[in-house]
Amino acid sequence: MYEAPGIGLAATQVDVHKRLVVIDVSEDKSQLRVFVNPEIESAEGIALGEEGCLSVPGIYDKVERAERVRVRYLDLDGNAQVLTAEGLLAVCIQHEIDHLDGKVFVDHLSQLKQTRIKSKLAKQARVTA
Ligand code: GNR
Ligand code: NI
Repeated sequence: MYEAPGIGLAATQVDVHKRLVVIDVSEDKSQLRVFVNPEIESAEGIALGEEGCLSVPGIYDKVERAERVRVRYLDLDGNAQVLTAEGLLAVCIQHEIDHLDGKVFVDHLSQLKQTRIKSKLAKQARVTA
């Protein structure tokens, strides 16, 4: 995740099929958070923010998310935790939990945008091949 560089990573993105997420939204990359079996317990408000994804390189767009989420998870010691998050952390938690469920941020965009993004990615793949 740090090497990418990215602020979050879901295990499924690197072919580890566990419900595990790591996030670090700190400026100096000093506050790694680990979420095991994260579940959104409640969500409030709506916020529109620009997103990108390591699994969808070169694509950025605004996505509607909950503004604030209350997330339940286990920490690295297996202890149950609850966290109320907002801002970038809230966005990132929702983005990463989507990955665990096989979804990417593009799935939140309009059909037209999804079609455009698919052809752009196909073109990129041809160039890289
Ligand atoms: O590095 C990342 N930045 C980011 C910016 C806005 C919303 C979500 C993210 S997560 C992304 C890394 C990634 O793709 N994690 O799955
Ligand atoms: Ni992502």
